[in-house]
Amino acid sequence: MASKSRNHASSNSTDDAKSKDLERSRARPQGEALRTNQGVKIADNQNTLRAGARGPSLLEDFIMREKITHFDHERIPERVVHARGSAAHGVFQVYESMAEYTKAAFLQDPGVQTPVYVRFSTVQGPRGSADTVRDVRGFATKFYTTEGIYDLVGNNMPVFFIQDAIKFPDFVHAVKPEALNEMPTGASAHDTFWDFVSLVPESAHMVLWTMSDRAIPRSLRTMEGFGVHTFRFVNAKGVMRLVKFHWRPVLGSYSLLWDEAQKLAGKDPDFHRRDLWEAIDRGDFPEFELGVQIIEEKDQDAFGFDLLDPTKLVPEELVPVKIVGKMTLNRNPDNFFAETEQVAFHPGHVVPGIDFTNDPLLQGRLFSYTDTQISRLGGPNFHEIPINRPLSPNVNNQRDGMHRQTINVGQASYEPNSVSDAWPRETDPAAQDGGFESYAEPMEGTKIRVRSESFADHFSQAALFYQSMSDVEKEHIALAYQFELGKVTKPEIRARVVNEILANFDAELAATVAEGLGLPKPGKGARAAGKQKPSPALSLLNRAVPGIKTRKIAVLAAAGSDGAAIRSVQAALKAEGATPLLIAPTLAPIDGINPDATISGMPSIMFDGVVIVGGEQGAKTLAQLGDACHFVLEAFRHLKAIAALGAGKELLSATHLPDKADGVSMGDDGNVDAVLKPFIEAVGQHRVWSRRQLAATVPA
Ligand code: HDD
Repeated sequence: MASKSRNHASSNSTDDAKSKDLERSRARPQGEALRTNQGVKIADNQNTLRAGARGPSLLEDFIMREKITHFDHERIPERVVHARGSAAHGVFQVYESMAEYTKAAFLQDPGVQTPVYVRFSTVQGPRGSADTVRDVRGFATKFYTTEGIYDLVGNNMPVFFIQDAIKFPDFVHAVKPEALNEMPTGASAHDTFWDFVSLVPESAHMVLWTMSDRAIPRSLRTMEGFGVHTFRFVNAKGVMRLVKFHWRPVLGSYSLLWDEAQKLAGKDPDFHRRDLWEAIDRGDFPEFELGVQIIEEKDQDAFGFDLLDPTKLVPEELVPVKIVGKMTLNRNPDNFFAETEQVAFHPGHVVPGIDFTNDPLLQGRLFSYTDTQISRLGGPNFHEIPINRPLSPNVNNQRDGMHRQTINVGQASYEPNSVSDAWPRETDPAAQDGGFESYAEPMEGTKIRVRSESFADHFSQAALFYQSMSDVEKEHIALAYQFELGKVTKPEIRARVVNEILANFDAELAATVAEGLGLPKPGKGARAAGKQKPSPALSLLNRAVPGIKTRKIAVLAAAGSDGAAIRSVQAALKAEGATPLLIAPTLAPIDGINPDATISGMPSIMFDGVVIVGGEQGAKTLAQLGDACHFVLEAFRHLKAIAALGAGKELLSATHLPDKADGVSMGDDGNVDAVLKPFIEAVGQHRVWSRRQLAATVPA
């Protein structure tokens, strides 16, 4: 669908302070003459200066030289990880004051909107890689608070692969395309990844998450987000509590099927980016609620695992997630490079009231992010780039460096000084005037390189996650391990994953994966985890929210289809908040209605459901068209709801699908509502899971 006009609703409807701040840096060329970087007007942008019409180009041509030189330096290094990303502006608001738990200013007043910039990303692939690969998704939020920048740099999974940052380069080298040949792009299905994780059992839990449906989200708008580490909340009285952060999409959480994800990677590598952009563009603003799990200091050892261990989650059934506010993404960026590429997140960007714990993964991250920006953004002044500028002033005695923008006025660039009456000065802790003070954690210890014994159990939570899955999700997990390990060339790596990782958290899964790989049935793992108390909140099937808001529905028609039916189907779906698109063999108008896309241009994998409209002639054309049959068969196989009105059922007959199947509704042209009612209910369930055995027999 063509992108409509840009939506700047937020700047009109809210006091979007960051948008106003960015306005200072926006360049708008309307009505302007073309000029050089030195401001000289350009009379000819087509021809190099030459000695004669067919003669050599002249070095003197400063206009050409400047243009080519700048072009030659347009690229900056992509992010070491999370290179592929898409972002949006928005606002965050608390529902009620969090003063009891934290003094962070942006969490105090429900009347205050804090501007945010959120970047979603994949981890493994380069900047131009496909969106729908099996991978962890980054979920990084920059809050432009009145007290400075707060970054919540999380993922769409609540745990991580390793427990100590010193292993991060090893892990990333293993998962990235292999050093010999830069393959595979955007995939963990290769030897070095599985070699590493088979030798590092602490990765078992997170690898299981990445083999689950969480790693192939339906959209960025419907992913959960997690801060992963345990952080601290500190209130104005200095009382500290431990906190885990969650983002909950208001529309619920859903995933793609693996076959869809793979096909989408080819047919629309920008599938997630496009979905986010279009949703914001048409005013369907993505909303995420912020949730916190708050743990009293005295309870921190009560869980049987260590809260400092980032391979562990705190089950919601043990500590409920308290929903404290909402973030609304309401404006697309103006410029991808200036904003999304240059935005610099850092888990160390905190504000008073939020503090770190000793999680050794988090501690290493506190070093890494500034360091990486220095090489990626070309020096220490990246905080001056418009998207990174805090709304509060960054006044200090730091000076100079590459690309410095600020003109610091005055004699003093040191402290203490008398030449400028000692300004800028520290805050006075006694006066509580907003200076950051680290939480005074009592500390004593021996300088030593060890992993705490309390980090040693690597399998219980993997077992907990697996045992909390529905049957459908368990099937998907087994298929994912089989697929990935099937791509591993070294048999000893495949066997190690099955016998030394899977067998330690689920015998049945280990046996299924072994069977798929032609390996002998594994014995009981040496460190086998037992039965766990399931956490239903971990199953995505329990994360669906009723309704079909923002769902994309294909309304399939051809010349001769019933225009009145098209109109009433579209109206009925729009009334439910869905986005119906008219899909036809060509873009020629049907009864005066312009199709939005062709069948080959927007295949069924891009939709959540299909409605075939009636009209004898149109239905006949569709039924004789292989592409239309494939469209419906594929939707059927991908467990999507299908509705056929009147003669539209001819297309279903042409595909030889069974007469009756779950999630397929048919009926009279004249009774659109009756046919759409079960259809809408089925789309609201996301997939017709009960159809999966039948669907597996359908070729598509
Ligand atoms: Fe990281 C980027 C999330 C561990 C080092 N990380 C990056 C981004 C996200 C995360 C979302 C992209 C931010 C953006 O959109 O620009 N990283 C995580 C999470 C982790 C984690 C949730 C574990 C809980 N990361 C981690 C470790 C290290 C890093 C242990 C290093 C010791 N991460 C980086 C980095 C990146 C990065 C190399 C690459 C680009 C950037 O920082 O700005 O510094």
